[in-house]
Amino acid sequence: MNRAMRRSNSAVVAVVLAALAAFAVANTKALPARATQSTQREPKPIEIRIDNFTFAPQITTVAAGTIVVWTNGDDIPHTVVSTDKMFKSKALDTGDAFSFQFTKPGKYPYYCSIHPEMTGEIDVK
Ligand SMILES: [Cu+2]
Repeated sequence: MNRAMRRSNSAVVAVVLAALAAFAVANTKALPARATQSTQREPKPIEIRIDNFTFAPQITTVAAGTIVVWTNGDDIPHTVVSTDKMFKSKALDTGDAFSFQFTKPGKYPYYCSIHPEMTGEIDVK
């Protein structure tokens, strides 16, 4: 073993490392494009307003996988509680929102636990 052989070994190592680094950079650039494509197929979120002690619209039909967002526009707290105990919000103050994603088809009635005469329904197709 002489000095010349050791030097040529370290030159080979440097070339291999440079190739690996170039490969890693090329791979990270390809990833974000794939991520954007898959998110475009999700259904759009649906908003339900709570105004004047009413859920509007009262009955809403959505596709499976939809996220429903309830927003309280009243000066009085309201809740969004599933009759079948599927979901339950905390007391929502003015401007507060609660959201739930409906993944399975079916009818999901709900009400406000503070004012039980306030009712609504989500129909998932
Ligand atoms: Cu209420």
